[in-house]
Amino acid sequence: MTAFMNCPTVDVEDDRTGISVETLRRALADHLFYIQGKWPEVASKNDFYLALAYMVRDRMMQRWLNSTRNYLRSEVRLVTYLSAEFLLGPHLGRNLLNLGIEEPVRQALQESGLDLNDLMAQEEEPGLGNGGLGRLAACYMESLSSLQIPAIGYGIRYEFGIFDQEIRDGWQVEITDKWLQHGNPWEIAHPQEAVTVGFGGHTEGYTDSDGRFRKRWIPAKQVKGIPYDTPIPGYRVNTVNTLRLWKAEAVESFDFQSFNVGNYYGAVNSKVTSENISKVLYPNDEQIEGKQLRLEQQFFFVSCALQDMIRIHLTSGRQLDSFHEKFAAQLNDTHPAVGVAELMRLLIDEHGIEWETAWEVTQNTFAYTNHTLLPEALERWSLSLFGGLLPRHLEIVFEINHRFMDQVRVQYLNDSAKLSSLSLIDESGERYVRMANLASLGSHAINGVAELHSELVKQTILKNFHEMFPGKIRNITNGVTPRRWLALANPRLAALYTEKVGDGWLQDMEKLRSLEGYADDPGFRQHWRQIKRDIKQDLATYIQTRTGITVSPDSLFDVQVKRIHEYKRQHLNVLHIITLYDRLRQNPNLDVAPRTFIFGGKAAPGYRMAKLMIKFITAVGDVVNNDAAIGDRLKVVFLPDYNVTLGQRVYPAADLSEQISTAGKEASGTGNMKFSMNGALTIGTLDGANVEIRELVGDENFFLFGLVTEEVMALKASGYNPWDYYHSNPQLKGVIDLVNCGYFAKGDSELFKPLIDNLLHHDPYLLLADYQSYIDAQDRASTAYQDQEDWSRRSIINAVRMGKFSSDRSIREYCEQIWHVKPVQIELKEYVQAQA
Ligand code: GPK
Repeated sequence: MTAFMNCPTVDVEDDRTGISVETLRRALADHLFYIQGKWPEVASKNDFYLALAYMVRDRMMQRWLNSTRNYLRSEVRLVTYLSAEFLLGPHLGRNLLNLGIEEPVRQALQESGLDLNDLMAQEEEPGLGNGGLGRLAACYMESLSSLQIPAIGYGIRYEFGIFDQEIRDGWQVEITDKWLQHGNPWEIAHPQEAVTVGFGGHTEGYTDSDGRFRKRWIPAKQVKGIPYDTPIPGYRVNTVNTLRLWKAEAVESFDFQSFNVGNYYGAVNSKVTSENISKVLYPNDEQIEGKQLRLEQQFFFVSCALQDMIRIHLTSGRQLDSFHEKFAAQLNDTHPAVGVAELMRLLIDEHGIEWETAWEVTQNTFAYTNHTLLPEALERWSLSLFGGLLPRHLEIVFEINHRFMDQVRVQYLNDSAKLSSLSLIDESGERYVRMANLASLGSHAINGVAELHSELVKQTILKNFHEMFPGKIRNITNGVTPRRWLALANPRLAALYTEKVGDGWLQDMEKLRSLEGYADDPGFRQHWRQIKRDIKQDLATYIQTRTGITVSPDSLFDVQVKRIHEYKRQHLNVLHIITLYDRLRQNPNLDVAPRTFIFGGKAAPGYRMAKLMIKFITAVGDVVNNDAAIGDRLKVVFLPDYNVTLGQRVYPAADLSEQISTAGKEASGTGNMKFSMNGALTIGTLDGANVEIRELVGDENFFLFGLVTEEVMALKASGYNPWDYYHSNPQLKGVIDLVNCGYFAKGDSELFKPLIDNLLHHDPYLLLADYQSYIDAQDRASTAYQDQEDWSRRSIINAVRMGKFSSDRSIREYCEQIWHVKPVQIELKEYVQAQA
């Protein structure tokens, strides 16, 4: 390092920072030539995209390096967001928007005979997440940067992200997501900051040089974690935070010992097994798959992250007993919860800190966000699996638990029900480590993700924690970034907003409220409708190309896009479609608003019922779309491969947003917010954040239906019988019978039997109980849509009242209530400032 100190300060050349059209043109040509190694004549579209991406990346480097250098300053407190998933969506558009260079770049490309939108379409989105939880992490990273909060996101650099979905013969088929195959211009590897992670083996006691009895872990296997950094720039600020994703590699490319004894295959094989750890994202959403590899993934990235954090802390010149003053580490669900035990091990075993101090540091470092109450999603690991892979961590978990149980005994006088429910170990049968309990105890704060959900967390899964530590569980309602979900997804609407209120609304979405008065302005409403119509036309064109189905932009676009799940009740939506179809067949002159039903979403590959639900949607679509008697009045579209990119097309085009989960089951939902801020009205239950959306837009602008949580619980407790609903409702019976006789399966009465039988005999998500109420709400929506003026009025009110659901508001709440961090302005050198 010192040997280079006499070098002149790096004066970054203008070609790497300049944003004039001429400079950008030159920079693009330069990257094409020197990085891609291509003449323009032979460059592929992807070559141009990569050259463009590198050119944009250059323009972030000053800000990025200044932001990361800032992490090392001893007085700076850092947020680290630990998440097994980051569902980022394309980088290029966000980077151009946030850096404020879209226009000169567009022009530079145009003058070079290239089209920005065309090149943007080249980007393969990093699908490193399943659904809401992963997408929330991405919105939060973007808001952290936009609010100038020093932050690092830590996760896994999966070689294969969420699978691509194809629909063949109406069924989902999974295709490997090779997102890295054409190169990833946004990441920079830092092999010099690699760390080593152990697995398996055993522990042993020893006496250290001070005569203290200590424990140490002798792992059986070691794996190297290589960090890959991606910049996340904030909107029009100098902060560019880092998303640091870890790739697993063998400690040595070859196991030399095996190699020397002639076991070439064995040597290479150990390399292969090490790399397996970051190979593929588990495609299950809210469903645990208790596989060892999954626990290996969790421990791998958390250990890498904590070691990295310790390095940063020590570099910033401080002692480990103040680690919690340097870092606020957020656990995104329980996937990184093993970090509680790992931080304890690092502090105690590796750095010689006493248990009590280590525990205080640990609790003060972590906070835990719960994202679901569904029992099948609550993580637990059998002691044999956990202890086999992490023997030292199991000892630590036992010790934490031992001390905690003593505390419980003191407080509750040996109340055995309390002890068994609070214990970190589930002892009801085979013994398991309960990750939600470990996360809850190892954190200083716990939060749910919407008001209703947080209350339910207190009343159900963490009831006893809530009683023992009142005030520890709080609510922070989710939010989504208006940069991606309005400015990028809906440039027409964004332009209208900017024309009316200036561009400050992108930093303060509450500013849109001042537009409320326009809801009563017929001229504005006309303009509003025109924008929606144009966007719907675009989506109609896309639907035509992707599926061959012709839909009318004048029909009501009724949209449900999200992971396919029984609790989300896409099949309830289908029961309504069949109801309408049946009514139209009976009465061809029925006066209802023509509708296009649009679905999108992936099913976990091993979730048979969810896959059958996709087939159910497409099969009903096949019949309805091809029935001449129905014509254009009903269309059903299943859009294949729903992802962030497709979401950006879909949300702005929706008239009606389907948020129809069984009350109490959807923790928050975030799609509900994206729809509403783009002017869709919601048909929904009182679940998750729907409750808060409805409070803001008013009952008259929300199509509410269904049982409320207490009614759901009471009905289940009293012995719910779906048959009663089937027999007492002729319309419902007609619909079910139509499916049962094979009408939508070319006469095959077996195909949907599992689905229908489940509804008639179990119906765990109460579709039949909510059916009539849903149909009634749909009828109200239909009638309402026929009054276009009034619909526009309601649409405007929905959109402009959604300020609360900006992820900036959520992040501010985390900063104030949980992390205790403040914005830090990043200083730049003069020549960069001059251009900004
Ligand atoms: C919750 F527990 C989980 C999970 O494994 N995956 C996932 O996407 C979702 N979630 C909830 O289902 C949504 O209601 C919520 O809005 C989202 O997490 C973000 O909090």
